[in-house]
Amino acid sequence: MGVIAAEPFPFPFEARSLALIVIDMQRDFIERGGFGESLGNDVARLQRIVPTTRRLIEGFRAHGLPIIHTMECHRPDLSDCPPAKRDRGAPLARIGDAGPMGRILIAGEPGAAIVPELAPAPGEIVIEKPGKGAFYATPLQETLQRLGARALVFAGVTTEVCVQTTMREANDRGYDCLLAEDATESYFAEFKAATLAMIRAQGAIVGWTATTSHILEGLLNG
Ligand code: C5J
Repeated sequence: MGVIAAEPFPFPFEARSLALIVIDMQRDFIERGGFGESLGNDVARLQRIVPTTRRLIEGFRAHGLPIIHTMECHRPDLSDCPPAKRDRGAPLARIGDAGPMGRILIAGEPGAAIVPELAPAPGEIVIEKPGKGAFYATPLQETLQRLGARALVFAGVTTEVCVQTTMREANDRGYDCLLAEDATESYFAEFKAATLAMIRAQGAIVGWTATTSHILEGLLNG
């Protein structure tokens, strides 16, 4: 049994049941000209976590632990994109519209790809998801059961949207969830801070948080 120094208390795990889930580190959220910027956000904030996320991924690779990458994207005909998701608000461009990185948030377009620094290695699992939560309308639950995963480390963007939604879905399904504080980011500093606080409040009501360094140290001793 291993343990990771975490908040609000140490995170226990069995190495053979640990997996990393990297949420939506896609060009559309992280680079200029994509979905994130079309909503009026400063994407530079998200770019800053790419090196830390890479360190975390490499640590899991070095230990031979499973890594799952998710991608928020839709079919070209938008049949999996509810109008409420596409039509709400007044973005500069909507899901499916043409942009500098191809059609926004559409599977197979350049913008929907994971940033090159974090590209999945051969054999790593990639899950395309139409929603904010990675369990909705995807094979994630079956995949985790097949891997024998019980404890999940999370990284990715954005902290309070797809990362938090997926952590809550996972928590409700009985997984122990740990968020890497410095390998997740939001377009809004205050939303990230609030999400970290609410996840670990009330005795880890949704899960734990820890730094990437502490997670990697824990893996060494697990
Ligand atoms: C958003 C995500 N923020 N991956 N998606 O719309 O968090």
